[in-house]
Amino acid sequence: MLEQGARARLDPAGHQVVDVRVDRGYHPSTIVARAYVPLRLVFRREDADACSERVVFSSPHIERRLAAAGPTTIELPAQPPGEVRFTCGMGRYRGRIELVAKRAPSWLRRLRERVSRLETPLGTAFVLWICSLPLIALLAVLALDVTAAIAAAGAALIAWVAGCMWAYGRSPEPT
Ligand SMILES: [Cu+2]
Repeated sequence: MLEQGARARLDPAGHQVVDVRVDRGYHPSTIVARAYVPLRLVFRREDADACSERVVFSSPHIERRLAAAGPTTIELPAQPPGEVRFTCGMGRYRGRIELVAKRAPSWLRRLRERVSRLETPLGTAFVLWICSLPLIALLAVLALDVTAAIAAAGAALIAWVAGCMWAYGRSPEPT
């Protein structure tokens, strides 16, 4: 019987949690959880089969006894994307955890991260401004007169400085 992968939930404290019922197998037997976040599994036995007594994880290698009554909590550390398998002692009950990364960051966030890796906001703004001068010069040649080109260059400098201050100020990652 195919079982839909169950998503681990985030509790109010930010822990990633999933409940697993043990009754002639693991329910759910496929769990989807976030990579790079610790995962707490709360097992509850509902059968007295020898297979429900013990659970073994593939990564990291953890082996635990499950309480006959009441919950048994097992904490898995934060791990990269991939698959973690868990089985009973002899491999008859089987479950798997799919650890998936959050979706890729937006281009805006990536740009901000890249910019924030450079030295200082003003230094970065200056470098970017220098890089944009040929474009402004090209615009001056094509469409504008010299005064307008100087104004455009001034506006570009202000825009770069403002943009870099924003990128540095808002970046959550330490540089
Ligand atoms: Cu077994």
